[in-house]
Amino acid sequence: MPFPKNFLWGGATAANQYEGGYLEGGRGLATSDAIKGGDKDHPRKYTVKTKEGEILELPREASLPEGAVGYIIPGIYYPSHQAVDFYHHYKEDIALFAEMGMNSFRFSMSWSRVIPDGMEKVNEEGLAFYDAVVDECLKYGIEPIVTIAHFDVPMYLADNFDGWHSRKLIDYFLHFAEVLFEHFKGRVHYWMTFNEINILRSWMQLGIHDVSPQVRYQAAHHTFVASAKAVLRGHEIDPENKIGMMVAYAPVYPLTCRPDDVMKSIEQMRLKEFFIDVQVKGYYPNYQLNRYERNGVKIEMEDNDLDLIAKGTVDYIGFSYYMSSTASADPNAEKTGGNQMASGKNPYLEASRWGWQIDPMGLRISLCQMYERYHIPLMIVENGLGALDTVEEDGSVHDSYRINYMRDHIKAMKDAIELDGVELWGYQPWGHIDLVSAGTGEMRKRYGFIFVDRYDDGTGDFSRRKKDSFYYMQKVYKSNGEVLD
Ligand code: BGP
Repeated sequence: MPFPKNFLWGGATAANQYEGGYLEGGRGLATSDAIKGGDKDHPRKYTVKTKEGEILELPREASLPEGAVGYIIPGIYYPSHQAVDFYHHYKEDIALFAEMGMNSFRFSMSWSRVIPDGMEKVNEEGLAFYDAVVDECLKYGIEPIVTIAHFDVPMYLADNFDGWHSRKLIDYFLHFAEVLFEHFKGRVHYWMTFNEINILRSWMQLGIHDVSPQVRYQAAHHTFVASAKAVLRGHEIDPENKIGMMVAYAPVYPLTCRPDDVMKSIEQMRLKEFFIDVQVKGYYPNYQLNRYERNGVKIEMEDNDLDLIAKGTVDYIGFSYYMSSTASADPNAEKTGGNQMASGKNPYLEASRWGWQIDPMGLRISLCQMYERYHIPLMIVENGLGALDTVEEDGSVHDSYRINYMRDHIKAMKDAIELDGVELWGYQPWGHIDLVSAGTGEMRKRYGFIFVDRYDDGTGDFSRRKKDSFYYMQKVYKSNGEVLD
């Protein structure tokens, strides 16, 4: 039997894309509340107010003028404000997850729901919401897997401290993490500190105003120290806790066997491996220190930072896998879409409508690469196909394209366990219930096995219906991965 008996079959979401209820239950604002929807060809925009009182709309990858603060323009549609309203549908949703055969569920807890300004005072009503969610999961034997920070920062910390650029965030984050570890002790055993720590670069994700490499990498250092401290505290509070890191992983193949292309692929892999090296091996690798030096990036550290990083290494690697990419020494080599950034095109692969290259073998390759380099357990915490779905007259959704995608990726995962001996703890496909896209803010880029009646113009009644893929996944989950065809 390739899949171990306690394999974690689940699904994955994030508060800012799924939860909604953005002003309910005493929640404070988060950076993710001030970002409008876009689409494949039009980037999402932030709405901010400058010191002079001017309202600006800035593309996601832009820096904000100094002193600008997040601003919500009254009366316009922001996708995250209601998202797909998990806030009011959690009982119905978790019952559906159980029906699908899920024995685990990955979600994030919104920092500004639990601590509205991100600093000190806990909002009991916010915590009570997550109590209800966790207890509802446990009622069905669903193991909660919690991401502590998933692409949002309390707005107060972004506005007043420049987000993760400030060292102060380390202690505020640690306080937030401690509140969660203490409160959910014995009920939540699986945690991840930062979602896709290697692609954090924007105001929404880090709360930073200036997105230059100097500031971004200083912020990254602060997230490393914060994560290490959280791992150490989390283990102290409950030695049963399994605390992981989370990386956006996509193997980068050399476009050709030309040695220069191979070297490029090694360099591009380091953009992921650096973050894993720090959090799993516990030190800054030479290639990154040299890169900082070449680019004039200077990281300010306190004396015991490196010691903390060495001690606070993670228990497992959680990773998202959607695609592979190629690297070429030729700057004109063809590009296609990708997760938050363009990737090199591979002539052997098809791509989704958003240009993400579909590569099931790439998942097996990723599992081998990481397991053989780091020798610690892995968990796939995101994977899936963003596609346009059509609801038929009778309410059904025939998403055979998604079923094919899932089947091929689960087979690859099975091979990695059975043939390659990879230690894999679980599989949490992304957006197993439709939610707002992080990259584009769209609703129509759907990943779910459960369709949610919500559209890009802000209409829809939030009703849920099962797609064909729901029944497919149910078969897979209930047979512990035995039945795939
Ligand atoms: C990852 C994020 C998720 C999720 C997913 C799919 O980067 O961790 O939050 O959104 O990718 O991306 P998208 O929503 O852009 O299709």
